[in-house]
Amino acid sequence: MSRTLVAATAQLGPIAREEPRSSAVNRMIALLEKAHRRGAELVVFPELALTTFFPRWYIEDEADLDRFFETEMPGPETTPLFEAARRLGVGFYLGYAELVREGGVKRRFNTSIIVDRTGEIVGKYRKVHLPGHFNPEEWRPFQHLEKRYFEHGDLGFPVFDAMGGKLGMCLCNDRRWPETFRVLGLRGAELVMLGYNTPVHYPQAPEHDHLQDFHNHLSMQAGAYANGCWVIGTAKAGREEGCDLIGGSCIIAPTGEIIARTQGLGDEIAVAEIDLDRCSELRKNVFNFALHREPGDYGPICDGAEERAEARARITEESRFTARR
Ligand code: CDV
Repeated sequence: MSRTLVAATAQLGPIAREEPRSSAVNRMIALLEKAHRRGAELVVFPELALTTFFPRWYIEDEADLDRFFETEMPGPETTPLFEAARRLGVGFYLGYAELVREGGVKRRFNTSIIVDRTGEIVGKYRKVHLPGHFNPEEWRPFQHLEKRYFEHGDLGFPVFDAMGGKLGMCLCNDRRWPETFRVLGLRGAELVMLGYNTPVHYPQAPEHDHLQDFHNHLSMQAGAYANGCWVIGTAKAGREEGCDLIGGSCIIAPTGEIIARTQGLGDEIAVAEIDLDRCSELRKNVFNFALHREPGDYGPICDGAEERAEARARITEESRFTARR
């Protein structure tokens, strides 16, 4: 049986702060339909795809913050996207801000899901590597308050049997960490999907601004190659509320080669046929994990877990936006 899938990266241009979800959803449906016309069976949307990238602002009012979160998926405004997927028989990856209530406490995650061709959610991931800072910092031209608005994802890096293959997910900053791809690779992921919102300007080291596109592709290509898996990375791109975000959405083969990519910074798709069986070109050879990995020598990678847990717990108590009701 063929394990070939036609897949698309579906890049979004900027979403304005006041743009309603219905508008973002309509834009995504248009991309889904376009991808379907080009034969796509799986479409990858960006991180936090339903709204503007709100962590760039310090939002004090809880109701204002809540506006950017989904309390149900699909909800009334996202149902049309799921219906379109079902109608077209196209699966998708979607990033969004998730708000759940547990024991009267609000919990917030930067989340992504896999939806299959029947419109069912078949996989969920919550972002592990949250970049940015907890408290507003006036010196910055824009904030990056992911550490304040989201909890560390509590689902690890799961791999799902879906769309005829083994699918993994991550979100934006996760792609810069080789551990993300390695854990997914060790679990057998054949395709890793991810969405990103990456500003061109990096306030802590502006001398790296011209390297943002390079670092984006470097991380994803290395992740694909070193784990012998396909990677699809999708940007929210362009000038969003005065902040320039990189594009460069792409489909990467297990060899690390980019085989399709978007050209501009607006709503755009790039499509490619991906043969999941090509993963074995790497996994049976140079990256045959069972034969060649030496985990006995990798101890420091997992040391310090307790220290990190303590540091996180302290910060959670001091700074994180946790509203008790
Ligand atoms: N949304 C992100 O995770 N963005 C980060 C930026 C802040 C560096 C990224 O890794 O692209």
